[in-house]
Amino acid sequence: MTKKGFIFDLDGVIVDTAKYHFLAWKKLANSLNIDFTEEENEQLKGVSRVRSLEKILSWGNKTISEDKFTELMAKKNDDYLSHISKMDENEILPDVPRVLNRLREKQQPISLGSASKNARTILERVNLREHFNAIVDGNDVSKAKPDPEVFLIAAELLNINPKDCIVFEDSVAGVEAANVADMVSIGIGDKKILRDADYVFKDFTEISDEFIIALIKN
Ligand code: B16
Ligand code: MG
Repeated sequence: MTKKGFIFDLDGVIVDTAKYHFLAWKKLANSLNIDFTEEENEQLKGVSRVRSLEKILSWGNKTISEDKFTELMAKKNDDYLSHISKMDENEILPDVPRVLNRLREKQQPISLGSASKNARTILERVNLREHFNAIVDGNDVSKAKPDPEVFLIAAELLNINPKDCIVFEDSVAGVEAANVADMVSIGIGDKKILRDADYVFKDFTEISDEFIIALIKN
């Protein structure tokens, strides 16, 4: 059987950690007297921790010292980790295990391609670590999505040509990164938002076993 490289984003694809990022960023923003809404949180999806804090400060018209910036980043992450520590398998998004199992049965190489520096901890919490042949996360990259670096490193670790890789992504920046890397991009979410993806599905319940087999063969 042909081998393709299957690369999964984490937040918004495998688990919904956006709600925990929201709680932690909101607490931090409010402590600085900055308002923080769910709509603003949407704009932080797939965006790195540093860039997220920069955006929040600019929305609140605040400038702070470098030391304070570092301190706030650590504070946000401690708070986020307190939520993450309570996660378990119940938080895996619907039908993700089915798709991972199908790929494993067909001996397809699987990698994570996430911007999060907490990706390994999260995969362990939800007990999915062993499904992945490679993990590329925020600790391994120097350039954030839409730069294709994260996915290109994943392809290299899987030993698969980028054009034979398939990326599952929920963010616009991530879809763009997959397209720039010359990979097949599969958007998970809203068709109107992820319009540059090769395919878009609301979630994994819409992705049939037949579609997975076709991706492997084509
Ligand atoms: P951390 P993904 C991204 O995960 C999140 O969507 C984004 O909101 C977050 O700021 C980023 O990870 C960094 O996360 O603070 O844990 O390093 O979608 O790329 O899996
Ligand atoms: Mg994501």
